[in-house]
Amino acid sequence: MTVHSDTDLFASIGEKVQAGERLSFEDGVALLKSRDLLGVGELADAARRRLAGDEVYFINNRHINHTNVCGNRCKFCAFSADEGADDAYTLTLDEVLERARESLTDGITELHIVGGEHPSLPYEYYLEMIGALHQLDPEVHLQAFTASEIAFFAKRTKRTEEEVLREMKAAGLGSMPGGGAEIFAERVRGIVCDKKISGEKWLEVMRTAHQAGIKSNATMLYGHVETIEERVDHLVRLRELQDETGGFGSFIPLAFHPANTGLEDLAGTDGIEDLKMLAVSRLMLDNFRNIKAFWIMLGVKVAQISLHFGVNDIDGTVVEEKITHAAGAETGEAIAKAELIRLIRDAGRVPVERDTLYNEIRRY
Ligand code: V47
Repeated sequence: MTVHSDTDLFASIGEKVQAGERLSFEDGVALLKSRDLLGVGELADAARRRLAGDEVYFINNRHINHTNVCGNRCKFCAFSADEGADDAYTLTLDEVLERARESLTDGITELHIVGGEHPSLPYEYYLEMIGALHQLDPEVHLQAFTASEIAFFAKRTKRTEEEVLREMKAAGLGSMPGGGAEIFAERVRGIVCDKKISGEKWLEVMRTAHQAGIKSNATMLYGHVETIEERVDHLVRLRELQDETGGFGSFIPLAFHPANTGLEDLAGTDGIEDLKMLAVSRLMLDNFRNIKAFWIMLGVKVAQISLHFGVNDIDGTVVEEKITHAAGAETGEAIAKAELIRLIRDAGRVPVERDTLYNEIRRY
């Protein structure tokens, strides 16, 4: 694309952004294909200011990955293992509770729980886990189980997703994380996660959750075998569901890490691609208030810079992270709250500690 046509592109898209007008599929593709990172970033920064203001959110949370045993064995995943394999693990409920207890003393407000789709763990394990964690501290928000895991529980128990979700909610489930979305396009799923639920099904489970009063996040795993058009299609489908339910709290683009995966010959993403993806997410998802940079996957420095490329949330303290680290992430697994506050301040923005549902806990 020549500099001249990028100028035209930015003028027309810039007018739409200023007017708060929705961008088209074609706009999204053109922005992602543009080589003018700063031009795209400036538009995203303007959209961020209008939609989300100058506050940047973070959360004091802990991730728990209860098992890595998974029947899906997605090609992009270095975390999962077969049942009985040397590297397979499953935490007992006591071990899960112990991890939660450790973090309660650090003032966490959220537990973020995702795991493999274990072929033989009984459904009661998951239900009891939620019930016991909720009893341990009813104030701590439980953000647990992706749409893919919920569909898996429903299939195993021969019940509807709605029944499973209502039961989980009654036991203490607060909201759902955004994982398992990958790329919705069937072509891509056929290559990278052929055993996982379809993109349609992922959206359907989220629709059901939102209708049952359970909010969720949304993600997209990018930087593997998908095309630019398939990324934009993913964003447009999320935008449509958000129009319908308003149930998504945030969107998190997840940068693919190839090490130890079935796709390890791929190069992975670079900083320019990551920033452009975040910026275009902000521009296309005009009905998502919060665009989150997951510092674990992006690296702390790129996550900080992304605050000038449309991002208004930098995730959390995390404490323990297995999925990206199995795939070669070089970041630490934990970051101190003081460090998150400093990163946000140094980017010239206002640090706000939030709870899972974006209520303000404290402004710094
Ligand atoms: O669904 C798996 C992705 C997801 C790799 O909701 C990988 O706030 C990169 O969804 N390289 C799980 N990504 C994590 C997730 C998440 C993370 C942080 C915050 C939230 C939220 C959700 O991780 C999986 C998959 O898409 N993933 N393997 C990999 N090699």
